[in-house]
Amino acid sequence: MKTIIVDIAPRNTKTEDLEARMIELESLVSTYGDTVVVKRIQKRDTPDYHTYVGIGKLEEMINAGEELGAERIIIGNILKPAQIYHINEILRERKSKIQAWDRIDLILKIFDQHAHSPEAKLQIELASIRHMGPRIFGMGMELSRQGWGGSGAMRGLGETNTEIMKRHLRDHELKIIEKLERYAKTRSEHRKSRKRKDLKTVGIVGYTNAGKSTLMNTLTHKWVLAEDKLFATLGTSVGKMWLENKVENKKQKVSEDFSTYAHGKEILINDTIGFIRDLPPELIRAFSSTLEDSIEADILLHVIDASDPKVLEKIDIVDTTLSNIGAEQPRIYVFNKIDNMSELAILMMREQFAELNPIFLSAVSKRGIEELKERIREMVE
Ligand SMILES: Nc1nc2c(ncn2[C@@H]2O[C@H](COP(=O)(O)OP(=O)(O)OP(=O)(O)O)[C@@H](O)[C@H]2O)c(=O)[nH]1
Ligand SMILES: [Mg+2]
Repeated sequence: MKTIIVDIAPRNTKTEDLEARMIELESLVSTYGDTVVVKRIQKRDTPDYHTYVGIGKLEEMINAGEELGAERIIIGNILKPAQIYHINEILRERKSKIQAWDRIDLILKIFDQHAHSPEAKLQIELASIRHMGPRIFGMGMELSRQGWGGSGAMRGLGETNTEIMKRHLRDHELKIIEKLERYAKTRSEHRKSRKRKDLKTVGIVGYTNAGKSTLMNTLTHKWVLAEDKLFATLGTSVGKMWLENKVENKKQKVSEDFSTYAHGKEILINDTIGFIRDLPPELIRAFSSTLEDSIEADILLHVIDASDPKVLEKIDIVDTTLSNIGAEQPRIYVFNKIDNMSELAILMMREQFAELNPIFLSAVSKRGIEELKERIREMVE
């Protein structure tokens, strides 16, 4: 489907930051399968109360989009329920084919496309209710304020409908939460049984598209779908990695005690959903049972696309999200995709991020993988 994308940013935003935002929004759109036909970012310090981007800009974008056959307009930020409602009202009045979404609508649609397990589907449903529910309340308010509510009886009707909708949504939300709690319980039992067996777990976390699933595949020889799409992974998958014991002097050890040499440790690795900027907390909470596996892991691998110009910002987003969900365990910063970088760029990054004590590797070429395994071994022993 052809899509218009539009966003606003404060006047003092750097041009490169504006570009990065638009590129990310565009890649979300293409992940979903749409094609961007018109895009615009406008500098503006405060969003318009009614339409977010401002009525003039909005109409200009709609006109341009309609000429090119667009059927969607996506505003690259989180809008207030009343704002998205207003925009859709304007479109409806124009009898336009275009429908308006905000960035979260788009992310939820992508989640929905990629969700395969019943648990992931439920989590998305919960997140959608939380994101879109208030729009229905907003609509109700609008109905009772405008024409509908002109005289007593009709106003009452508007309000009652809103109340019914609200109650219906709340009941539905509770049912989903109940079902999700059952999944959470099963997971927690699995975790306990792993603990009893003294199986250590490693959780792979990071920004979307950083290469988490690729790294998981490289470490475990498992095949998890990895692709150049945002949110390719939505559920979790667990793989096993075999870590051989460290043997300082192999020959000596082998002759002394062959079993030491032959021994190693099995470690479980969890791959999960990636993070992205500006995810509202209620949306993250909807995925809590999926994220719990990572929060509860013994160590976290924070995978970073080192070749990404917005590397610093993305590390920060992931670290902040992790601390918001209460993940505090030791972590290894893994700077991935170094096969995409020059030796000089790698060297400079090593210096820049020395404090994080990171490991530089390529999940594709496998350079640096042994060093990572070594570090994991040190940390789980
Ligand atoms: N050049 C290069 N590309 C990589 C490397 N690791 C992953 N990629 C590519 O990066 C893209 C994303 O990889 P995934 O493993 O799906 O990333 P992810 O972090 O699991 O992404 P989501 O599940 O969508 O959050 C794919 O096109 C991979 O082939 C690497 O070491 N080098
Ligand atoms: Mg993935």
